[in-house]
Amino acid sequence: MSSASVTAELDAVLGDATARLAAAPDLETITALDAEFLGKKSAVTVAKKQLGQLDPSDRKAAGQAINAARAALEQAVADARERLAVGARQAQYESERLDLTERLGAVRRGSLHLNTQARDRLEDVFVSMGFTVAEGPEVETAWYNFEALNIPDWHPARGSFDTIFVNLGEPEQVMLRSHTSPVQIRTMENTAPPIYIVAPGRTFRTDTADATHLPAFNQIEGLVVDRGITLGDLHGTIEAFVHAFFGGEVKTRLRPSYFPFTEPSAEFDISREDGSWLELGGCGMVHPKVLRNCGIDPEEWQGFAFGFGIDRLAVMRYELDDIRELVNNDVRFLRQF
Ligand code: FA5
Repeated sequence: MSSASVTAELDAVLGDATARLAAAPDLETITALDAEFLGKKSAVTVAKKQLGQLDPSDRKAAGQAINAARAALEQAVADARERLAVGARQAQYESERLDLTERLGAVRRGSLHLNTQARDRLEDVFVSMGFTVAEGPEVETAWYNFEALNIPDWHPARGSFDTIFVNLGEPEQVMLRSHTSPVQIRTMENTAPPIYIVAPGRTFRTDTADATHLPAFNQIEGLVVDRGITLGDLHGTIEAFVHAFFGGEVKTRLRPSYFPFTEPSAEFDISREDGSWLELGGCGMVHPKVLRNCGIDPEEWQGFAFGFGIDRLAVMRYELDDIRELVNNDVRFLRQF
């Protein structure tokens, strides 16, 4: 025996081992091959034991060849194990993979909230009649919410708005707006007549929630200022809007009422299927004092204004029993629309 024959034999063993490890289908096979090529009876172990029988001059080369072969075999076993581990991981990923595209069909698309749908429709109807959409802040001063609208602080009508005040500045001077009418003032301050606007938005009162009231609700304000505007224009506009919004054979009527910022003032009602009337909101001819507060000459310009509750319109249009359904956020309910 010589170092050359040891090297040749171990090369052959290494070739055999590498091929069989590469083909090993599972961990058990690799463990068995590990024992066969590196165990007590393996060629490298046996060769090492027989080192002593070699010529001393040849021992070093043979020892190096044995160590190199052992290292190569150990690496081949480790590689084979890693190959199986990677495969196992991939198989696991594959089995746990969630095919999200498969679920697409079952995903329900959301829809716009009823209030948003009602508001969009209202805007469409008024824009098609030539109105533009205006906005104002939800936090207002007493001037815009009350005084400019001809409601001084001693005025009994001030109480009827059940105002939510904000703790800012002078007491009771800053508030969450109790109606959208302040947008009338802001518009008239900034725009020269003729004016044709609607202003939808959130409004707030200390009202307790019940079947027809919410503490935070939505109104839509309308304001027209032009020459020669009469109560007939107001009634005609409301009638056109109601027909466009509700369709069918709905009738409207104006009932005398009182608001400090309109004169004369009216409440407008629409007819229901059972023949009864339902109140939609308030309206009237813009009070001359309000026009003057905004620098508009009432001798030259006249106007009408209206304000109604969008939530109540939604309740009627979608035939809900209770206005609170709009804010309960029960998706089973909302999904129906
Ligand atoms: C007003 O707010 C006046 N600014 C309307 C107006 C505008 C009159 C322009 C004249 C000219 P009133 O307080 O009546 O008026 O409210 C108008 C509508 O808002 C009501 O008819 C109702 O539809 C709605 N509304 C009032 N309070 C609530 C509430 N708590 N929850 C839901 N809707 C409400």
